[in-house]
Amino acid sequence: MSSREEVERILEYIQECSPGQNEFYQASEEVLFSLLPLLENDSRYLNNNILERIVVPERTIIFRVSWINDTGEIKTNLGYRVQFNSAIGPYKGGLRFHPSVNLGIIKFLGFEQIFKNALTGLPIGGAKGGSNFDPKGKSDNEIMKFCQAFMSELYKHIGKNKDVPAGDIGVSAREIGYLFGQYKRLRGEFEGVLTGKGLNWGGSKARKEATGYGSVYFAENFLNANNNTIKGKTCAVSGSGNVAIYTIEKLYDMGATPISCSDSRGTIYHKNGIVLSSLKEIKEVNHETLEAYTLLHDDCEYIAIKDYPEDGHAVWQIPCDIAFPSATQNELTLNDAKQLLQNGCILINEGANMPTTAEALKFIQESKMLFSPGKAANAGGVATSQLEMSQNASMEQWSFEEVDIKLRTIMQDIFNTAYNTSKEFGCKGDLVTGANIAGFRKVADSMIEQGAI
Ligand code: NDP
Ligand code: 2IT
Repeated sequence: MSSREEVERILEYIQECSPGQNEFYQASEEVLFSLLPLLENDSRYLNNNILERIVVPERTIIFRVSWINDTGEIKTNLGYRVQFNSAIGPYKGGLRFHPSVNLGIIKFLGFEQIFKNALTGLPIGGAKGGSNFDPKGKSDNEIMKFCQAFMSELYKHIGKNKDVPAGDIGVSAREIGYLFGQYKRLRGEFEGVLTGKGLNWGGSKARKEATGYGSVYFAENFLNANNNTIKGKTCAVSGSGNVAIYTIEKLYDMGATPISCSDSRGTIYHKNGIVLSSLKEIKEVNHETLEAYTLLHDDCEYIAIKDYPEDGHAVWQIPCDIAFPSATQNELTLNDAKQLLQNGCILINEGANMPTTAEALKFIQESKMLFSPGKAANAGGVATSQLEMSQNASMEQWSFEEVDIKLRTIMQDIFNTAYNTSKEFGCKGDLVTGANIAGFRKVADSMIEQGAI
């Protein structure tokens, strides 16, 4: 059987075994086809049946989460933890609380996480979890009750050397705090079982900033390799959560101008540059929608979601040099990609996980735009999580500067690995292929060395 036939067989197998898991299928299709140059070069991967093994999680835990809301009603949500691959280290990956969460979403995120974590060069396996719980509109007490109920099952499956969850959409310092408190109560031990913890109780400095900062460091590396720089560039950013906010902060630091941000209700276009203090106040402190930004700045434009272009997003209509999709999956469509190219965009740098649709990705790869895949560009978050695990293990706390320097070095190394691998396989600068092959090779080689398990 040729490598291509084997990839097609595995994709059919995924469709049969995981019906309706569209995002998981999308992520698998992208990774598996990009591996063809490697598979054709080295028969060990097919001989050891690695593809069939790597697309199946080692363990999938699905559980009921029942909790009591403020009016005394019992509410029920679904909880998930997909422990995808532990070939190179304990399972590691975030938890997402969002009403759109289902098994297919968690599996796509967990699958991506395997290769992302391998690319960081650090010893961490791939996992993801979460719930279809919607934190919006819930009181602080309800969030706590939900987190405690969620951890009352999850604690049986995690541990500092086993599986170390962190945040993702809808899970930040507050939720990590409630989850950690419940874990400690149930286990009776203080251990670094979660990352993204508070700075007073085992958290790492710069973890909050790491994904956004890392994304900008990655973009700068890519631009430098193309004799260009981020300095002076106009940047469109989507999202207004953890990743977007610290992308915007680092863009200013590096002399660029971020001119947009967005949430699930609309987009802000602020030609003179997003005012970071207002954004932080609205999103991190008051948890408001971005419409509140227009009350503070009358020289900005607000485009509500109902006014978005058909099959597209307002944020990608804005003229920019660099696009930083940093909200959620499939938020940059083919029409958006065409518009970005037409507006002179030179680089799309994925801060979110799989924000680009399959059709848009194909178009971008055939265009002259540079493209940084999320599993490389947003790996600074999980890499800094591993630095948090290291600090916990040695009972230390490093300074902000120390962590930030390590983060910069890791992002440079990830870029070099993806870039050099793309050169090795004759597609210089195609970082989708470079990142997927480099991440896969490390995990697959480890699986082969560990035998048929
Ligand atoms: P947050 O919850 O902090 O922010 C998410 C942002 O995206 C919010 O502005 C939210 O808007 C918007 N958003 C979420 N879902 C949707 C949707 N379905 N439609 C439109 N807008 C949406 O999450 P993060 O910033 O942490 O995560 C953003 C992305 O980055 C995700 O893809 C995540 O997987 C990825 N990522 C995160 C890492 C981390 O360390 N946090 C690390 C690596 C990747 P609203 O507030 O209105 O819901
Ligand atoms: O997608 C991701 O890499 C994250 N949400 C961060 C995972 C982590 O363990 O820090």
